[in-house]
Amino acid sequence: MIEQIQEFKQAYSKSLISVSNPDQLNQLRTEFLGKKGHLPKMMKQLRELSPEEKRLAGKQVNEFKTEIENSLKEKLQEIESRPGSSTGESDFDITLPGRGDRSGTLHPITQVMDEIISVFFSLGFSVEEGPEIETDFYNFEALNIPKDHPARDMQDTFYVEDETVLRTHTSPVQIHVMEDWEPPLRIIAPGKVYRCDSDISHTPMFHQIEGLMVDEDISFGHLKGIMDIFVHEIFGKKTELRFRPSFFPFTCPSAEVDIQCVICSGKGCRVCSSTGWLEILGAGLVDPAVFQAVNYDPGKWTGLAFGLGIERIAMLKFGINDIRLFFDNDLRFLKQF
Ligand code: 2U9
Repeated sequence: MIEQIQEFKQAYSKSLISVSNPDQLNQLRTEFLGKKGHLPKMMKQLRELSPEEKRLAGKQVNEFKTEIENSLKEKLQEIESRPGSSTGESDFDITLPGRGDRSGTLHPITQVMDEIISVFFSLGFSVEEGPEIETDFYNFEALNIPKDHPARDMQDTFYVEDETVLRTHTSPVQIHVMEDWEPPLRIIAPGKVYRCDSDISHTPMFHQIEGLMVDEDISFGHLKGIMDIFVHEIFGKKTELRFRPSFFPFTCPSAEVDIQCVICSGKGCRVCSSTGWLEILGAGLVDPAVFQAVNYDPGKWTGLAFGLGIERIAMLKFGINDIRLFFDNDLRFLKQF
């Protein structure tokens, strides 16, 4: 019996060393102290011994039991004091590197917007912002948009009240600035605009950047020079551009600017409807009626203005064929930029 106790003691010590978590510790406790464990079994065997042997062996079994209880307690304390043990995972290694940063990225519209802003910033334009809810005066009247113009129709504009609209372009920002500032000035107005329209190339909300430069003796040559720089910075130095005559109520003369198709390099394809050209923006010299509305002397001041849709530029730059993709918030799409 004494020999058996010694063997169990050795086996217990060996097992205790390899224990590394509370589960293993409980298994060891059950193996030795549990109902069917080694110690209760030995206690039962004591009955078969002579009184003298029973006294000796009984003492040793009791001492072994106390030894097991104390060492199990100590071992549990040691396990619990290990770093990371509070998570219940005692094997947790706090020195391991983390899972890595999963930081987001700028939305493609924001990226293109920032890129365009920085081009005009480098040409001396400052960034101005204004409200997205505007009065009829700032959105239409001051911009020489006549009462019967289709843009004023409920079909095209979101009306908040009779004389209050969601701005259909960022042009009201320029009106506010001209009311507050004396010329000369050079500003760009980036921001959200709203139009009652929705299909593969239109969304009810989209982003514009408009520009306005007011000074003495501004000519169409200044406009061409600025547009040249803009196109070459955004689409590459080799991109050709052309001006086509157009009409806007707030500019005269007015033009639309095309660039050589970015898909087929001007050879003709589906995207450019076989013309080799893509329309990217509208521009012109500020109509004197607009200067009159803000009390600038049209005899002294001249100006150039331009406007472009960011989504259209981003679609051409990135080869995207459906504008709605920008607003679906699908990470599989957004992660590509
Ligand atoms: C003031 C005076 C003139 C801004 C201009 C355009 C031409 C133009 C469109 C491009 C695509 C709007 O997003 S779009 O549909 N814009 O063609 N915008 S000139 O002219 C102004 C603005 C403010 C005071």
